[in-house]
Amino acid sequence: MESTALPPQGAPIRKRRTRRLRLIAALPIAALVLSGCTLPKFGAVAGDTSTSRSVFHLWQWFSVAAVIIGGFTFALILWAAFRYRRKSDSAIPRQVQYHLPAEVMYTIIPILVIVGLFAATLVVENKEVSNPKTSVNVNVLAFQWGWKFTYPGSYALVYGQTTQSPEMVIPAGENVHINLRSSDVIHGFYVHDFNFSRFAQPGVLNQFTFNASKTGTFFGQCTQLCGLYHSLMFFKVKVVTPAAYQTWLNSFNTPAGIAAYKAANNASTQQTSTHVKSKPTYSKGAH
Ligand SMILES: [Cu+2]
Repeated sequence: MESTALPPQGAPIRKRRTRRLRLIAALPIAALVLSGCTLPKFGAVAGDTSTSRSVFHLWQWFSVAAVIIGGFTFALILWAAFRYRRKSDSAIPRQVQYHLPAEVMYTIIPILVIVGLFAATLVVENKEVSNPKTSVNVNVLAFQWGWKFTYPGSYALVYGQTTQSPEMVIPAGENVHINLRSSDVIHGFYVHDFNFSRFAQPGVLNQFTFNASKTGTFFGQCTQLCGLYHSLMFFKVKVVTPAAYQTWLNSFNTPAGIAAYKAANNASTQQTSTHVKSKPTYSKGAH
């Protein structure tokens, strides 16, 4: 019965359909190739550090994979719905089960996809958490509700709270090692243009390394609800040339700079201490 229902030209029609399906599947890939290296951003920020760009590219390729897999799945759903829709004169179609090649394929392909995503994530994450040796170190202390930046081996000290937005100065094109701590509760160190966020936790030292690719001033803020003025807990990251950074550091190595450092350190230590109930008003240190 079934074989007589097929028209004699059934095979060529099937061939044409397969060709059309292949063409549809190849379209997103062709679009990607034709667009060169300019992949869409998919709503993300490219970032101004070497690691943030790796994260960004990972996000781009994840999105491309999602578009291809989603498009393919959607096309299959449409194909099945239209190709096998009920026709007015049709009886119950031929019932099939245990199509081994199809079952193996839809088990192995998702596993391969997941392994691929996992491996790519691992490579980028390892880069993100690696701490290559560097001579540029900054100690960052988060407190309710501000930030204190000190530079080991130097008298440079910057601190401020809420909208005073203290400015962390770092050199461009160099690895900058950050030691992040909190003096009271959990805070979030977040720089939007660096695609980066990390908790500042009391009693825990979090370390990471930036390599900012261009000079400029970038906005940062606390991203962990930490109390009354959390929403105003801002800071800035000022990226300058290595020479300008050195000049800036050296400017603190004067008798006046050292005295100012000591005074600012005292004031900020009081301010960032959890034992001080009413925090003194802000007084800017050596900067
Ligand atoms: Cu906060």
